[in-house]
Amino acid sequence: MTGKVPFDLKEYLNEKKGLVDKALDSYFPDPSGPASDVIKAMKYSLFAGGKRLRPILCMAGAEAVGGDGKFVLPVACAIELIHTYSLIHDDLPVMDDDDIRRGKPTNHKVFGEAIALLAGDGLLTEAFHLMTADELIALVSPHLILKVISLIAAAAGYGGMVGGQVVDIQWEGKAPDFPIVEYIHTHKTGAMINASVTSGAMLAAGDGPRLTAITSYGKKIGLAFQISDDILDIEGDSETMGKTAGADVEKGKMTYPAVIGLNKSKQIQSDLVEKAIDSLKIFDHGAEPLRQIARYIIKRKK
Ligand code: GRG
Repeated sequence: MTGKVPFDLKEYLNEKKGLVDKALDSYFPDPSGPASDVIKAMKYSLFAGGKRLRPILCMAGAEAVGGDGKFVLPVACAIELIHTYSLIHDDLPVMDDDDIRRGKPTNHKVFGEAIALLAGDGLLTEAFHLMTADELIALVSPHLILKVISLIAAAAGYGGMVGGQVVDIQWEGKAPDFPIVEYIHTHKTGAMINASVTSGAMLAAGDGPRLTAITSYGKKIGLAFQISDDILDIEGDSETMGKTAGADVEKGKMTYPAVIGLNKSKQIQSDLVEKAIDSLKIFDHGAEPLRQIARYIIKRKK
């Protein structure tokens, strides 16, 4: 008797997280030498218990177009380094001034502001070092690697995550504004989530309508992810999330619930997830992880 083995998302996420953790560990030396403090600080935040959603999306993007998730690991891990840098910098007193991240004291609370700033810088630059590693160049054409690096750099920079963060900070405490909150969410969070899944698909030779479909999915889940983060700030619990609940409300952040209310925010995030899944209709069972990850994004508790 033949039949498809039912897809188990929990098992999939655990397996991929294990691969990411192992690869990340292999890229970093044990802290030693005169600059060991910054290596310690980088590793502290990198191994503080993140979900590894972005690298998992990168692998799942590769698999959806028929590739092997493992071979995109250097890029998947580079994206996690960029994400971790953004969290360290976001938590600094000069930005959101947070004490707890990933269930632990924030980087600057442990290592001081100067080392935390440099740990973030170190992670960001190491990401680009990793994406130009011999291991990847041996498998993928330099032209394709450059295209992927360009995509990720644009998503991380002023036209993406950095730009979103700027507007997020500048609009704190201001009157609700829908185009602004949409800008913040699609840039601060959505751009890197979309780049994660799209880069995986590109590296596995996804192109044409298949790449367009993956990008359409990536944009929708990127926005849905940040709306769910806004909702968790109101409905979640600090211990489970590993960060302080209610912080957005206290700081007067421009969030979806603040601008359009909780119920409408929930409706929009569900619609985005349905549309994201619909974008994948040209794919077969290979895109099942992406479909299930989309549903998980708005059900998660952390
Ligand atoms: C450029 C300094 C700088 C910041 C960029 C990403 C970002 C802006 C700030 C981080 C703070 C924040 C609340 C961002 C929204 C995105 C988000 C929900 C991040 C947390 O991502 P998860 O839930 O975290 O994937 P883990 O810890 O699981 O990796």
